[in-house]
Amino acid sequence: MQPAANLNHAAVQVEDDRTGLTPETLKRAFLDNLFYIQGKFPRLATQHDYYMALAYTVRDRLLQRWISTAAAYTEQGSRTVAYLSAEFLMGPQLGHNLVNLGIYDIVQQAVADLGLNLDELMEQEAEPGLGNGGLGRLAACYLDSMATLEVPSLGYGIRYEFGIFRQDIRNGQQVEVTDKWLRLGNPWELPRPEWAVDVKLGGHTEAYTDRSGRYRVRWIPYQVIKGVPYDMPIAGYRTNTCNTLRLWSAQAPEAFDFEIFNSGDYLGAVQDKLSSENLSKVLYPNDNISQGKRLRLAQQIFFVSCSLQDMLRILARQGLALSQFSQKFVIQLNDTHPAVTVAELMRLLMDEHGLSWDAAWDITQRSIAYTNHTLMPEALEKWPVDMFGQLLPRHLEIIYEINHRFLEQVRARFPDDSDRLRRLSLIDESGERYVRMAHLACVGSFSINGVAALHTELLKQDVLKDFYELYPEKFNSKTNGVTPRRFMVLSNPRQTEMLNRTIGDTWVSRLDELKRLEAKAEDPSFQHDWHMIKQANKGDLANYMAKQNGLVINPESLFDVQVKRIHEYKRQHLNVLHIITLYHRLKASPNLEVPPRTFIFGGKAAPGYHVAKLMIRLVNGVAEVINHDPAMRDRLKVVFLRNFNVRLAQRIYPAADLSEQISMAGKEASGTGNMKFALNGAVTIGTLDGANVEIRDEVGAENFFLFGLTAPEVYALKAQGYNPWDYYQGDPELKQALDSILVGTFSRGDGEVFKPLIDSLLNWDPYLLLADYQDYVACQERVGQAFCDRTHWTRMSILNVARMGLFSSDRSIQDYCRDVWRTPAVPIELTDHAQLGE
Ligand code: F58
Repeated sequence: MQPAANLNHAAVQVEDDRTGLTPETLKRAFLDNLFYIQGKFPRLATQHDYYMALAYTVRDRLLQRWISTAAAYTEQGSRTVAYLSAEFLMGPQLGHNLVNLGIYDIVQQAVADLGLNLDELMEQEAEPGLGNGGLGRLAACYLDSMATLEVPSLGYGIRYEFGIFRQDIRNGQQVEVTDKWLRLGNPWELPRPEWAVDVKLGGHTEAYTDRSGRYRVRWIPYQVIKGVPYDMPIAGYRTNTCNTLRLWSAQAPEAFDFEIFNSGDYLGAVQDKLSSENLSKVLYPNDNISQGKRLRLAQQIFFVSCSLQDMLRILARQGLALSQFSQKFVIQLNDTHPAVTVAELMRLLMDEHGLSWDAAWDITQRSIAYTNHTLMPEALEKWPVDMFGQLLPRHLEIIYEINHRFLEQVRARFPDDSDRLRRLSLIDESGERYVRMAHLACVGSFSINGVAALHTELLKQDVLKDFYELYPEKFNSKTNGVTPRRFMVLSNPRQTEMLNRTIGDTWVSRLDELKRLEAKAEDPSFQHDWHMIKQANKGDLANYMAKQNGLVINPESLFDVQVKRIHEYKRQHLNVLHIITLYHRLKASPNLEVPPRTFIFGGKAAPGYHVAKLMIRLVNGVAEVINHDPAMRDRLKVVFLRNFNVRLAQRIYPAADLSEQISMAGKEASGTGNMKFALNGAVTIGTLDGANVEIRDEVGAENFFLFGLTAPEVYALKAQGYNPWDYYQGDPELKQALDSILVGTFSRGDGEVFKPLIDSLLNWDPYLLLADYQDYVACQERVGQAFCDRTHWTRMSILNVARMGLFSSDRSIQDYCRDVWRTPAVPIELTDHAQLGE
């Protein structure tokens, strides 16, 4: 992999046990950390102790960059991106840091010299699963790219004590287990209690006049919670930059301990303390649905207020004035979860720093940009006005005032259009009154973006149409991207090595250089090597599936993979209908010529989402029947891989032949798994949805299996009155597939189990499975035929990789920097510790 020689130590004189990179120094440092931090010596140490010792050894090698970076930003007052996100799905840190520092090989060697195995040590790490899916993982990819591109940035989020639940499968059904990722300690964080801040909740407000006779408001809260920051290092790839992810942990304020003494109500006080700490206890496990819980709103204001106070502290420490806030910081809102930023920044500037409304509003609007990630109506956040006012009385007043001024402007531009006022208002008054967070974000931001071209178009035409008519200049599109460091270099070393050998290794940070592979697409010996790499990766995954699921999988079979959150709109059940159809065809005609296939699924369902859980059960029910049918041996296998997370994703993408991206058109904002698959040489079967559209444009229609209704066709069909029953009656194979589920073929004869799922499909089918079924099955036939022509398939696979350069998160971040953030890169000089003045 990368040579260590690339590390820039020019400015640093000392090469000691905490910075040195020779195998001897690394080994000494490792044993030193084992002894002095873990308090163990080799005979007593567990694998986890060894992992910790290695993690500290690597962290030491990050610290110089980290401190030099912080020092440079402070001294230069660099313009900084504050990326606010309720989720950061970071995934395991050790391997990724080794790649970015360029010390993977040398550390692997040093560890081997000590008689240990790097892969096994990496397995010991509990991954920080502080996100649900695409939105949280995108935030993590963006942090990597900002550091790699030397863009000053601070990620701000919540240090959930429990991340996304661990998924177990019992009797074919999902069981949730709490994720105690901090149990054995987290070597990748530094607590910074000295920068703790207080956050107020509840209570009421009072008006008063200050000494200069100005009308002011003071907020008397019911409760105060302390936010303690924990910092994680974010190392760029082969740069000296090491940025920070700052996650807030909720604690009871010190005052509690004092009150315990005086009030005598020790247990009551401890109760309050516990309830404060509940704030950062657990990540809400919903994907693309908003639950409207009070605790969730409390989490949002908690991390937003902590982060804004932190920014104001940094501003002051750098000797900058409040009026310079928007020069120093640009705040990116990762969907509406941090949208209360608009009101909280106003409150801090006015109530705590004495600015006028106009001055505060000017700063607020210049500082904030908003990214929308969803077209699902049920995911658009809105809070009952009563609940909002009870928790955040002052913010509600501010929002009313923003709304009042905003609607005045609208009225001036569109006189006598009360419908439009009602549609645009920050308050939904159609029934119970709600605060609409997307509206707050739109009014308070200078930029509003979607995450793929189609998604942005649909925002403009539909979900945010009125805002687009009002502020067309705010709208822009930023197609998502993924980091090639984690999702190629780290996860697919074989393909990486072959790419390095063929086109050099600069593609890792300039992904469009993959283009140069095109010249090799026809080369038989290159094709042969390419194929062998895919086979080896499939062999690794087959071994994993043998261990996990007790199945013998043929690595020659077509690996047909759908891994992502389980959701009706993503249509895992459409995939299942195809499997059942294929099964019936093979039973009816045993001589049918189709390639052997292994269908692989993975993904979590939100614990309260019953239909999604039934979908998992259906996959497992079908797997049970097919995998036990002797007639299907060497022909079909179905596997559900439990607990899909970042680590498992990294095993799966490199082994996929076919990537399933089959959402109903107009529902998947972008998708990013689609990119990870294609970058690892999988060919896509997909609808014209989200970034699939752009992926197909890039890789070429002939290298992409397209099927299904387009977004306009979906709208048209629904408008004209869609009746799934017609499709059921009109297609004998579809009828047979649905009937077999209904009579209990895949539920041990129990005809009740899947009834809700099938009833919903036959009577409603909101995601048009039945309408898309025939085209999907026909398209899968073409996939099967194409796979049988190995040369043809390999060529498609190579061209997919060669043409995916656009989908690097580096490109996305460059687009944000150019169009939205206007943040210049700040190269970092490594400084000696002794020279640091602080
Ligand atoms: C996802 N959204 C989109 N939301 O569904 C996906 O198409 C896109 O590629 C990705 O964002 C990145 O832009 C998503 O993951 C959530 O999980 C939210 C979590 C919190 C509750 C609301 C949904």
